[in-house]
Amino acid sequence: MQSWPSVDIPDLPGSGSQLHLFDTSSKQIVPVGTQPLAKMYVCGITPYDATHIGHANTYVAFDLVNRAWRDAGREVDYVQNVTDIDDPLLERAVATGQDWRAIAERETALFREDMTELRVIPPRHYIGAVESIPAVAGYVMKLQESGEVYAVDDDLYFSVHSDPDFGSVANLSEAEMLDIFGQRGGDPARPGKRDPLDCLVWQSARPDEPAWDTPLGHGRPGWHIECTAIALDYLGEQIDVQGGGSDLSFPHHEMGAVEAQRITGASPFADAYVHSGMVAWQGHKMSKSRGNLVFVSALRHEGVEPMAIRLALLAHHYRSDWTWTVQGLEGAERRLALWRTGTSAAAGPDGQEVLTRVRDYLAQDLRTPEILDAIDEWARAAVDGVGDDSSAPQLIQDLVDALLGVRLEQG
Ligand code: 5CA
Ligand code: ZN
Repeated sequence: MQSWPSVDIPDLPGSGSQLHLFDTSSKQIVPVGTQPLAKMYVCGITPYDATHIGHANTYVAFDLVNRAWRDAGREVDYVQNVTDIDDPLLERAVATGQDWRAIAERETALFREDMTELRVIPPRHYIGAVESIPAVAGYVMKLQESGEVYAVDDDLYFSVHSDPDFGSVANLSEAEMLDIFGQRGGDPARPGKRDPLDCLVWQSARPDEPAWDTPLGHGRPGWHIECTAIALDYLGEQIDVQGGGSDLSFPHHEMGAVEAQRITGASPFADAYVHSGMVAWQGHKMSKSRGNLVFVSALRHEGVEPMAIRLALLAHHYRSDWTWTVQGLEGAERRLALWRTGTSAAAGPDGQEVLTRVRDYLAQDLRTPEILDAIDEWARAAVDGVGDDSSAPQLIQDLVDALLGVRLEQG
């Protein structure tokens, strides 16, 4: 599937330090991407509605990971999927009388546009679920060979406990897993399952639903195995970061990890499982199913600058849960104006010192609120005529562009 256009990244003097991120699995801040090639898989959208601020928050968070790695001299191999066939898409198609493919194509195109405007560096491989069906079938057959797949009616399930490490991504009790599994697309109560937590890897064709012919029969993939197959195909057996919003830690990343580990025999599938917080609006997590959404494209069409949206997101640490507000956006617009005025000054306080501080904050679990404060402080001083570093305005402009993805030049 087509990705979106690449983003210019200015060169900065020197290089950043080793990135550390909070790993959900070990519950610690750990070094990530320690080798010259850093591999990251971030779960993509299910394209049945437009990109909302919650999505944008997640992709901007992982864009900072990408930028911090590049600044530290890593080559980054970044893969993202599009869940372009799944129940919500088919439900939306029935509810609106549209073709599910047309919905997926339209919303994926809008997502690409939103990501481009937000200056998110595109993944090297942007891969759809539909185009991955042959790969999924191959991996399910591998699991079948080792006896870890069984049928319920004509559907296929993976025995999650076949991997002794099952449960080590999200660290939940069996009771919590059962509860959340039911809420997030799982089917713990289905008769015939050997274990209520076993996950669907292949769903046989249902009347009036799309299905594909594979050696497994006529049907379509289960959700988790889609990401497992894409990650294994494009990144290999082990990766540095498996990323997504915190609502994906269980069941999605838990199931994906054990599937991958049983397919390849290599453990752990990801060195770190990294999760961004949930953005709320009108008292609840923004979600397509609830409909309490603020769309990136709607804000853009109202004339809100994408860079202000980006700054409104970066004002919150990526792991915190927070609520989108108009005041937050207005604060971001004022900040953008302050930064523009500051970097238009002839000189300001020592720019190199700010660069060092920003790199340190970034490397320590992406501490963006502190970074924004540091730039504010510099910009206020520059506006007040404090400091005589004449190279600082350009350096600050370049560093907020390269490290935060905030471009201050207009037009
Ligand atoms: N296609 C699957 C992943 S394979 C999926 O979860 N799609 S999604 O469209 O529902 O979500 C896309 C990404 O946005 C996921 O990483 C999800 O965790 C994140 N996300 C969804 N809602 C929010 C929210 N309210 N706040 C922050 N992130 C969110
Ligand atoms: Zn996924």
